Amino acid sequence: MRDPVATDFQTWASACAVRVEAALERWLPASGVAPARLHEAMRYAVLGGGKRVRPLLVHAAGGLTGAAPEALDRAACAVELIHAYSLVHDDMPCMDDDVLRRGKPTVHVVYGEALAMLVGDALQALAFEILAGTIDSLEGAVAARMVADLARAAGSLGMAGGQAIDLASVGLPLSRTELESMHRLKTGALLAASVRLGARCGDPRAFETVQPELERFAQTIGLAFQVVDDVLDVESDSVTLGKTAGKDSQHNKPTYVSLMGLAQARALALNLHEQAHRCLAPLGPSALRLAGLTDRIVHRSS
Ligand code: GRG
Repeated sequence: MRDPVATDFQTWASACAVRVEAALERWLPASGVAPARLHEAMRYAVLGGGKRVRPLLVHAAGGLTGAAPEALDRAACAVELIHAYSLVHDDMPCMDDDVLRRGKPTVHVVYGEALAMLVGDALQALAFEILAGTIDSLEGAVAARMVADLARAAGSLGMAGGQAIDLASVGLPLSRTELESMHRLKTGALLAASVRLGARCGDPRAFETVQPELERFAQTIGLAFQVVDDVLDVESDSVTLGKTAGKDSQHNKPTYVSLMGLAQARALALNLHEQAHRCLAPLGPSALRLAGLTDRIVHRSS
């Protein structure tokens, strides 16, 4: 017999992804609007691809604090736009120099490097414009706090800082602690912000109550996401991943697999999976969607 909780999660996740896609479609300027080529490239970078893990985390975390879907849509789109911008810039020749992303040629391959840089810049600005719009449905102080949360997660003490450490670490044998702190910034900060932002969209008192467990969960799931990413880079292929497989070892990048080997990296992912579920246990049934996402993140194939 099919597991009703898992079925319910799949139904919710699919509906949520459709909702997020529609909101992104609405908020991205139409490709006919001048400057048309920039808007076309922004839409190419964002629409119709990706697993939408971060927006799903936003919506799932909102379930813990009774958040309204409209505010969640803004937070969900904002984190996805920051993520999309980071992928566009990361793929450029001055960084990871990749030609395949989300199963199609990267933005700079199709539109050129200068426009790809502007796509990233414009997506980042649009993310903050959309998030600041929560001022219409949430208390001003909460909306401002959310903007600050996202800025911190994206900036030099978050994702951009992690990327800088990553670029400086090529060919260096990082310790496990060093690897972990790099990934906490590069990948973990935005995933953690997704969870925090979603929960902030609801009742502020409920947010205070769930915050300690939620923060621990966010840190754990961020790390799990990265360990699985490292494993998939070795185990999977470019068609399944929608991006070039085997890049980490090709570029001599320190990863969990290079540090501890494939079997131990897999075991670590399972261990973090368990830890994440333990963080959610005290939060009760309202955390079921976060639990479903935990399973999806750890057991994903791309
Ligand atoms: C350029 C400031 C700047 C930062 C780039 C996120 C990032 C930092 C680089 C991407 C390189 C990379 C492979 C990171 C590892 C984890 C990661 C973020 C994978 C891509 O995220 P997914 O799997 O992608 O959620 P989709 O396409 O499904 O959204």
